[in-house]
Amino acid sequence: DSSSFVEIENYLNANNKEPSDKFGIAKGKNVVIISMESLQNFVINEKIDGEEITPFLNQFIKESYYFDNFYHQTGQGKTSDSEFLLENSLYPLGRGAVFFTHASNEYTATPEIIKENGYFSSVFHSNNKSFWNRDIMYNSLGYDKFFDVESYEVNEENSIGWGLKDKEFFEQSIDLLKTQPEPYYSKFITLTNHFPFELAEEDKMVNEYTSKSRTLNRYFPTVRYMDEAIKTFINRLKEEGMYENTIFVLYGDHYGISENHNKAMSQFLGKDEITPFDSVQLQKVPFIIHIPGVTDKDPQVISKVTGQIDLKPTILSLLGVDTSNDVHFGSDAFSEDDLELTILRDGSFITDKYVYTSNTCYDKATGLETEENYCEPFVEKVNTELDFSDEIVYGDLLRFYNGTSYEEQSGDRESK
Ligand code: GP9
Ligand code: MN
Repeated sequence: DSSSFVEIENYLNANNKEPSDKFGIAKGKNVVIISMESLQNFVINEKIDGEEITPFLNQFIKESYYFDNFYHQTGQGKTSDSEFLLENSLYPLGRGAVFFTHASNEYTATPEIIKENGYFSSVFHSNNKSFWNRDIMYNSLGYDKFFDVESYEVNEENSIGWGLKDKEFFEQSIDLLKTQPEPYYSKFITLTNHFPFELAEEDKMVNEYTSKSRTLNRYFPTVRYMDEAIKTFINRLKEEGMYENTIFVLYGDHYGISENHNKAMSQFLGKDEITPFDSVQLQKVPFIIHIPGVTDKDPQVISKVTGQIDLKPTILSLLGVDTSNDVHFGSDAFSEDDLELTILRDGSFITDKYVYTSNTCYDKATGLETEENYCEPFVEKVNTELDFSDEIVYGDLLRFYNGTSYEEQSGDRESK
């Protein structure tokens, strides 16, 4: 209802930040977003049997802005939850998938916002269009075009597991990408590195791991394959002259290895056990921003605590889009006056000094349990923030918001 929206607006206004020094540095450029299936941060700069697991990403990071304290914040909606976070900077729901339950809500998603700046928006993903209710939800988010499985040539030879192999997916996407008006905002959702991590022998570039978890064992070759597929895609864009005027935003969508594999995971990480603290740390996923001509000259590793909720304000800031009136819970990952606090969907949270999970406060530097009262000051804010976001989704409150202010007494939706 209306009173709650006013309260939420006040909360968000109080959190509003000054634009960072990166504001507008990618203004008018094409945006290529790559959602990297099940990619966790622990494989970055790691080896298996002496071989790098992500050699391309390791190199790319050296030519990019790389956030090494970035968390996924998804719930049961998995990839779709990460998309929801990306486009709206709202939290997904504690139960179920918001893509199914609230697909006909009013949203103020990035595709809709940047339409006003002349952007064409699209999604590339070789799966059935109705999977995760994407076809319906993408309309609500304002996407101009969804290149689903019907845009691709898929056969037995070029498929594995869930469908088209990532290398084929990217290769076939190039011609589709060329059909688009510029500037474009295009999201590519990879698929091969999906549970149960199946891969043809000829595509295996590193060994499987050896442990009692077949899942963890198989994870490494499929991660390595996805890394190679992304490398090939970027090289192809260079060949086609489609690289220079584009910025690249890459992030992991959610974990790939669940807590059911803790024993094998502790073996791989060389730890005695995986504590609840470690489990939260394992929710880190890579987040990389690459701007040709900028990040290659001045790469940065940014260790500030950030999460998928920050993607929208960060991308819009790079594009020079003012978000001071936009309803969003994240903040520009480059802003410096920011409270370092990232909230996971289950209420766990991470600050620069502490990790809170399962009602226990941990010292982030040591991973050891510490005094509850160090975490206590954040607990109320965390609950408020998740509640406010849920209220927006459950109450479809953005239908009352005209882009600058809350409309008193507004009963009808604007021309929908
Ligand atoms: C399905 C793909 C994977 O189209 O995005 O979904 P997930 O199971 O990871 O949510
Ligand atoms: Mn996924």
